[in-house]
Amino acid sequence: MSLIRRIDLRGADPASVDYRASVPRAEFDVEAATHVVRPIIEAVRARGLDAVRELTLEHDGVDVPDPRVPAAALADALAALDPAVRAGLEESIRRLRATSEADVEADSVVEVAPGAVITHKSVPVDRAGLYVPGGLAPLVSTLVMNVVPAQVAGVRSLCVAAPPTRETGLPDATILAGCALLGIDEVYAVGGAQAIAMLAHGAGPCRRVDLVTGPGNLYVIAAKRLLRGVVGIDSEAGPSEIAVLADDSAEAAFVAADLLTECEHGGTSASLLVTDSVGLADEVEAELDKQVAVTRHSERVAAALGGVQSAIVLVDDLDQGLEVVNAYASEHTEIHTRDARAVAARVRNAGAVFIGPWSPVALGDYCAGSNHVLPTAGCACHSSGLGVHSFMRRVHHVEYTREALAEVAHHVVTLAEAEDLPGHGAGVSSRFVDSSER
Ligand code: HSO
Repeated sequence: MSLIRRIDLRGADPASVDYRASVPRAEFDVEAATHVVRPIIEAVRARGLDAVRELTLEHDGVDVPDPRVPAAALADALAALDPAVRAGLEESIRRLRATSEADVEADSVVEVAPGAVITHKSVPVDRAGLYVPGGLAPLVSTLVMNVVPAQVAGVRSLCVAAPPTRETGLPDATILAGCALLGIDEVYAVGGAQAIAMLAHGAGPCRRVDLVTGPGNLYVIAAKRLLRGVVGIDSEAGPSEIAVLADDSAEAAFVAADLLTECEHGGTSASLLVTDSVGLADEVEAELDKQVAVTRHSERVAAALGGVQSAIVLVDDLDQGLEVVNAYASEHTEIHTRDARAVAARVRNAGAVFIGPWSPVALGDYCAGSNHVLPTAGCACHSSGLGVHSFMRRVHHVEYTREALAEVAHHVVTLAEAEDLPGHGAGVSSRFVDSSER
């Protein structure tokens, strides 16, 4: 039996087919999880650190009286870090820092009329809380992807929260080492919804933050949804997903390897191959059989490939393939076709696009220089991945001279009258009344 199902869209009527609906996502009911998470948030808001401690004991099975990770633990973790891992992290940081620095938006200054100047400034948030999930794997790369753009944006105060391990009561040692390498000294051994609540409301030594970023499990995402507004939220990054658009020029072994990659995150991950070549579909299927059999986490990979959310989608041609890919709006989209760059230029909806056989998704997960915190669940049709912009606000500075205000005053008064808000008009006109007459 095949590891992955097929969906045949060949011959579909473009006028009536709903491409997004034809490739469903896995069940991931954030709304249902909010019922579980609401009392957790309320407990942390009302009882602070006591609640965080109880919830950590209940959910992580470890008692952490003081969740702030001591400086010595960070330094020790860095000293013990495998030098090869350190070198990999340093290269990842270097590349992401280079692209992040290029992403910093310059202020714009426009004189809309003589003496009437509007400056559009980019201003970083004062304090951000970065969440790094535990789950099936300690994602130190995710730490890098959150911290580097925040630092480049100029966020003055950064803290990290990550779940404690049962063995040490501290976050995973690689995460701690990564924090030390990145110069982050405020780290909390708190995970799950209670971590997001702690960051948003503040608890014990953790002052409330202005913005929470970082991916997480269903409960973390539900907490982010409930706390949006109390605190800034980057996105609701859910299960990982990849769509590969390929023609018969593609290397089946490469395509199969990349479909497998994202499935390693767990059974709800999604892998799609969209192709106009039945031959390639057959070869990729055979490759998947071979590769899944020998991969370390074959069980979860097979679960993800076998879920409703994964499929080989057969299309008539690349034009239809692009319709499917754009409707699906995948977190990651790979292009394995002839003239891949030209095809990639026609991808409108994707968190990140990987072009040609030498730009695999795994490169983007670690060392490409791009960010791997990306919109999932179709949100790529309206949202961007994490970046410097996520940590900045755009603020207008308005500066007029007396003459410039006088020049436009009658328009303000007229518009204010049209809205029946004469006090607004007076906010301008009163300035031009002789002070003795006021
Ligand atoms: N593929 C994940 C990120 C990640 N992969 C971390 C490996 N480590 C979401 O884009």
